[in-house]
Amino acid sequence: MERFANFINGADAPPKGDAFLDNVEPATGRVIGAVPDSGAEDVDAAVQAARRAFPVWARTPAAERSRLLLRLADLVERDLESLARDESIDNGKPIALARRMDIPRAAANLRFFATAILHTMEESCTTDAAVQAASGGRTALNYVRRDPIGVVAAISPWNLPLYLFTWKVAPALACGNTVVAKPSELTPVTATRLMTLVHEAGFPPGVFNLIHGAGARAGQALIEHPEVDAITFTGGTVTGATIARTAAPMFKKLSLELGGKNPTLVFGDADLNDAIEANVRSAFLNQGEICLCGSRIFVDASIYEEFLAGFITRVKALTLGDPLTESTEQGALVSRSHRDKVLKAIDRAQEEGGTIECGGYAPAPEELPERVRGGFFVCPTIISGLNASCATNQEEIFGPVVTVQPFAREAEAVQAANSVRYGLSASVWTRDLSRAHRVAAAIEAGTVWVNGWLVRDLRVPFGGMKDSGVGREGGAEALRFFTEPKTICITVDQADNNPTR
Ligand code: TXE
Repeated sequence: MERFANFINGADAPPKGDAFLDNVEPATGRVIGAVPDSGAEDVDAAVQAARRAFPVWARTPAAERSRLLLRLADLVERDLESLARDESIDNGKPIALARRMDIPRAAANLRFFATAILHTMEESCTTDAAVQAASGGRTALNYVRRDPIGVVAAISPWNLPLYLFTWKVAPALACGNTVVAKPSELTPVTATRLMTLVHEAGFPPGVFNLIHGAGARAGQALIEHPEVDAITFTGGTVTGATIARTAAPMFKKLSLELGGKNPTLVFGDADLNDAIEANVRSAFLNQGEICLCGSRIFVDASIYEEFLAGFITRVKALTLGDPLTESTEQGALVSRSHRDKVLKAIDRAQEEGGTIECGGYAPAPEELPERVRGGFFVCPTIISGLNASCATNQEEIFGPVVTVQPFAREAEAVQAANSVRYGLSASVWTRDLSRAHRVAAAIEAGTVWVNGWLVRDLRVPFGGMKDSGVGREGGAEALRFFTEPKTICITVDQADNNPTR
């Protein structure tokens, strides 16, 4: 059984209290490792290391920071196969998905921000004397420096472990901040492997530190540490609120990417086959454990029956099984308690009058391959017959559960789509261009896909409205978040009144 360590100041560091948490393989229910149950002392050591490393890293030329991040991306790609296997074992996701999506995206995140910082320019503008009565007719040149903030705490979740971990640390480091990162205690493996690669790539000690541990203990100690200047968090909305309550009175810069209850609107003129295929992915990819998954499908009444029949057929054909088997499409949920939470949500849907169209249960052990009979599986589940305001359609389930409901008019579908407290993403299926623009504009979400799902260009803003978060990640938004702007205003005396010159 593997015993993990924190990574502080360029070296492995066991937790000071010598306490560990079990790391469980979701597909088998077996303990496969021991994760440091770090406390405030460990967190303090990591933050102090990051603080000491900050002045030199902040002044390190962007080209050198870029070179190290590119080297790290190369090493992630070199180890793609073993990282994909680790991710699959640790999270329960199909290995084919980890190989196709999670690990390549981790390398892409590092590469994207490594090169982005080589192509940025600071802003400047000249103040027109005519509009500046107070300047006595002088003009001024304003330019904006963008300096690194300091020590950044990066807290990431368990659903896309290395993918979201790198999405946060890459821009933070690229901009010249030092980092203390805490992966989810449920999925500690690939972040630990990454620190070996950080060492191999040659990052200076203290620039990139890793703390393991429980959210309420290590996570809380990290966000409330006075030497942490900024926090970037992806996780549940309830945790996001706790972090905001802690960070706001300390005036830390804060980025929160939280939950979603994303609508999919399928109009009568949509390409039905495309829409069905895409909904199989958007509802069930990664067992539905992606904040961008569409969990409420609204279908034009004129094609509702046809859509539902086709959708059920495709979902029933999904292969659920051992995540390490190449052909597996549905793996295990991340933990026993999360599996139980999802099953409870299915029970509640039935109490609310919903009809289970397929799935709706945890497969019996004898339905599963022998190795994974103790795993946390739930069959992909489609529920119909519910209204938009019931708890099933209002609260995030974050598992392989989707509801389907017919609508009669566009306005009714938009209103139902917007009737939740979340606003992360949405997809709209139609071939009517005007309707696509109109509905996309009306939907309250940070991202709206038209005739697609999960097409993610790393340059565009990413994040949510309403309870789905605060701020945006991605591209220039991330570079702005991880830097502190400073405006420098220089008076320029354009009229030369000095006759001696
Ligand atoms: O996540 P948590 P949980 C949603 C999903 C899920 C629910 C709860 O609905 O069912 O959230 O999941 C750290 N201070 N999403 O409880 O707790 C924790 O250690 C600092 C959506 O597993 O939010 C982990 O590293 N850190 C989501 C991280 O927060 C704290 C992805 C996320 O865990 C902390 C995951 C604290 N007080 C769940 N408490 C998405 N948006 O993609 C916890 N943590």
